[in-house]
Amino acid sequence: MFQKRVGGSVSFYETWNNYRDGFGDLNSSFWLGNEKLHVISAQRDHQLRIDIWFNNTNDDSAYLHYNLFRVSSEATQYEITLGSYTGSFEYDYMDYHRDMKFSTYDQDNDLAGHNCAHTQYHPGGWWFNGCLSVQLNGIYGAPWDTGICLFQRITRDKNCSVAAVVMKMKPL
Ligand SMILES: [Ca+2]
Repeated sequence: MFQKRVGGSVSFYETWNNYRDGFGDLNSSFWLGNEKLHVISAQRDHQLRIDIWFNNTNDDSAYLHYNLFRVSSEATQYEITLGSYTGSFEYDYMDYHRDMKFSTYDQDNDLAGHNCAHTQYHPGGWWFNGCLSVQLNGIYGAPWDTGICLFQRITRDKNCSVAAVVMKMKPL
């Protein structure tokens, strides 16, 4: 497990260096650290699973799975590589984030004219494009567009009713 959100006690509006090195509390919410994601995923191939629990929908949990997950080095801004998608959503929410570099409020590597990770947009470090289809490091419990949100880019449906998130990688 390299990411967990189970409440709002840990801030995810953190610096590049904190996302690189990791922060939070393993017993509550945390981000393991991009450097560790890079080192671990460079050693051998890993898969990615994201579990999401919702607090006000009939489907109270859902998942996304990718048969490859790789994070590049800091020199290339921790760019994400994802394999093919399976999961309980019909829509591949990470598709828009494929091959994107990581951005934080103090390091803008996204494709938008502004900085997506800035407090006035979608605060929290993420592999932003221009800006998002999903942001799992947003502000816990907040509505669109600062919260932990899923955005279906075709139907334009937004869902920020996330109660908990877990992201984990496993060797293939
Ligand atoms: Ca930008």
